[in-house]
Order: sequence, then C-alpha cells, then structure tokens
Amino acid sequence: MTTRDDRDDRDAPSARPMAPDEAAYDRVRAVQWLRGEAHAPGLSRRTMLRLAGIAGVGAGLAGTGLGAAARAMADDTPGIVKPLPPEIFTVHGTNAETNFAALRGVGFHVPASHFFVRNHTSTAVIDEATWRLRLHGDGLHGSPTLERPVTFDYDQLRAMPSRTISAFVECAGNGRSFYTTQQGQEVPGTPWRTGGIGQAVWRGVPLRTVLRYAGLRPDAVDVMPRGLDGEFNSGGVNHGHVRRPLPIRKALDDVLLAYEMNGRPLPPDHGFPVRVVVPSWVGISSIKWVGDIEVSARPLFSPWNTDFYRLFGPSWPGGASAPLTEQVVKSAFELPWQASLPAGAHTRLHGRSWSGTGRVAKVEVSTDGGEVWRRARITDDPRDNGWVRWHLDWRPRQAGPVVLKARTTDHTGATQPETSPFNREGYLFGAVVAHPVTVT
Ligand SMILES: Nc1nc2c(c(=O)[nH]1)N[C@H]1C(S)=C(S)[C@@H](COP(=O)(O)O)O[C@H]1N2
Ligand SMILES: [Mo]
Repeated sequence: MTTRDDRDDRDAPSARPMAPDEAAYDRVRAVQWLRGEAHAPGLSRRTMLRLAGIAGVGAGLAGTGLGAAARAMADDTPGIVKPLPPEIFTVHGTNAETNFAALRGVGFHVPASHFFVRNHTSTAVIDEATWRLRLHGDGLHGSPTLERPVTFDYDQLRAMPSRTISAFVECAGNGRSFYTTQQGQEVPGTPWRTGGIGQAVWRGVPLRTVLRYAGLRPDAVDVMPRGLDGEFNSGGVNHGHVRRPLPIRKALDDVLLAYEMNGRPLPPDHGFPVRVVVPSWVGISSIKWVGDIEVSARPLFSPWNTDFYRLFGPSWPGGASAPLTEQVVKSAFELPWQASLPAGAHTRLHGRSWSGTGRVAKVEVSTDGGEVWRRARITDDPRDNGWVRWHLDWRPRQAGPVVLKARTTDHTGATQPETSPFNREGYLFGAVVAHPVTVT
C-alpha cells in the first residue's frame, strides 16, 4: 500500500508529519483506520496532506464509536490509530512501546508521535459533539441548579478554569520483561523494556473543580472514573469497562481531567476528548476516554484495584499489597538494545531518570557492568512528576560486549536496588537494568 519512499519520508525525524496540525492529522488517520484503509504501517505525508484538506473529517467520525474495538479484533491490528513506525515503537499486542533510543534528540516532552500507548482493548474514537461526562453516586448531593446525575459536555468543560501541568504517565508494568531476563521469573503480560513511559504537558480542569461543581459531599471517600473504550475480557472473564477507584484525597489534590496534550487536543490514542491524569501514579489511574465518574461515600472496588495493579507474591504473605499508587525510581539509556559503539572514540551516553516518590537527586552510571559508578550530569531541573535528562562521557577502550547500568536516587533517598521483589503480575520493576551494548 505504502511505498518505501513514502515511508522513509514519513519516518525521518526531521520530516515528521506535524504540519499542519498534529491533531487534524491524527483524526485523518483515525478516519482512514476506521475505514480499513490504514493496514499499512502508515500513510505517506503526501496522502495525509491531501486528506487533511478534505472538509468534514470530524463529521466522518460521528457515530463510529466503539466499532473500533471490533474492527481491531477482526483484522488483528493493535487497535491504535496513530502511525507506529518501527523506528519509534515496538508493538506488543494492543500496546505500543516507545523505543527509548527514539527519544534521543526529542525534547523534554514526548510528542504524541512518540508517546507509548497502553490499551486494554483498542482506541475508542469519540465524537466530542455527543460526548458527555456524567458524575453520579452517593458521594454527591448534586447542586441545587443541576439535576442529578450531573452532566457536562465538552464545551462546558473547556469553559471551566483550566490548569496546565507537566507529568509523566508510566505503566505499572514498565520494565516487566526484566523480571524474566534478569531474574529468571516468569510473569504474564506485556513484556515492556523501559519505554512504557512518556512525559507530556497536560491541560484540563482539576478534578476537584468538577467535583465541586457537581456537589461533592464531605463524606465522599472514593471516585471511580470509567472509560468509554470496549469491555475488557481476559481469562474468559468480562471485567467490564476499564475503571479504577481513586481515593478522594488524591482526587482533590493534583488530578486533572485533561483535554489537551502538548498544547493540542488529546489524540484519540491518548484519550480524546478527555482523560484523567493522575501525576506520579501508576498509568492505570489515568483513565482515558472518560465517560462517567462515580463518587461514593463508601469504598469502591473494581478488578483494577482488587485483582490487578496490586502486588501478589511471597513478599506479601497471605494477601497482597495495597492497590498501587506511586511509580518507583527508574533510569533508561537513550540507546538501542545491543547498540554498537566505537572503540577508542568519545561517546556521550544519554538517558532519562524519574521517580513517582520524589524529585530525582542523583544519577550514577556504570560502564563495566556495575563495578565502578560515575555521576552523570543532569541537564534538567528536577521536579515533581517529571523525569530528568542526563549524560555521561565515555571512551570505551577495547572491542567486545559491555553492560551499561544506570542507577537513580530520588530526594526521599529511594534508589534502584539490584533486584526487584518478584510479584505475580510483574509490576513496578525498579531494579537497575543491565543494558547490553557492543564496542566495535
Ligand atoms: N479507558 C482506558 N483508560 C486507560 C487504559 C485503557 O486501556 N482504557 N489503560 C491504562 C493504562 S494501563 C495506562 S499505562 C495508561 C496509558 O496511557 P497512554 O496510552 O496515553 O500512554 O492509560 C490507562 N488508561
Ligand atoms: Mo498500564
């Protein structure tokens, strides 16, 4: 479908098809995908620009809704709307991991074109004109002027006072493959390396503002946002729509109902028209395509805080950890796996480090498998909910295989251990990652 030339044109970083507007581009891609015209790894820039000129692209999306899920299952595509060039992404089933090497030269914030996607089913393509956010439950008394349940539309939400934050979203399973490759432990689920994370600018309405408009009762304890994507079936069980309770404390703190990512409307894959962003917490908290929020005066449960996203295993005898909240401290090199580096030449090793429990304080790097550690130079101001970029200069002497390691410590003193405690689902892999390279 797509010629090699077109693909080269599209995939070259300098020729990334951002113009005229990434959001419009995504929507064009969405329409094509829904029509079954986008089986090829991507579409050419020329085609995109031509299609972007067609009027009524938005109207073409109306009413398509959840058909996307069924289609994805039928044709065995990942169910992701945006292009997934192999230089940038590694596809795992319905998910797309950012190749960390592809972040080299990308700025502090990850553009949507490079941002990982984690979908339980497939991207929901939603028409903002008919979208509504419904708030309901016994944790609300409803405002006197509004009927219960309280409903907001897209324009009403966009008219509320907004806030803009920079935060990463990281999957709790990020790094899961290392339980197997480094610790010899079998764990089910997506075998992420380090690329199940991205940092972006999010703009939206604080959840607390919306809760207050909706008439929050003082005895509310939990809120549970629910996605409009398909129902999640696994192991012969239908778990229903993706939803996970959030304690009211966090909900009233820094949680955002975001409608923009990096200054543009959210792309379909990242939750258009509105998603939850829960800074520093496991990615599952940040529900995409949110359609309703239950507000409750009693604790709420869903499979996502009972069976999933808790730690089960020998370290939690007789039970499980509490539902996961903050992500752990991690580091990653902006280098391909098994990268080749020239012997005798100066190489600058680049990477990024982050933590959900505090600002990054220190990054150390070893170029000899963990014997000698040197401090890397951090080039971003450490901040809450944010990663930092760093680098370290290195001149490998001899040819041969080398294991690179990076170890980060945050302001609370939390640092990366040698091994991560095994847990059944392989969440929160925070140990130092052994990154193999070859000096040639
Ligand atoms: N509705 C809905 N929200 C969701 C998910 C999903 O499958 N459906 N996946 C969650 C998980 S597990 C993660 S890690 C993040 C990923 O966000 P991203 O795809 O924008 O990177 O979205 C979360 N929100
Ligand atoms: Mo996730």
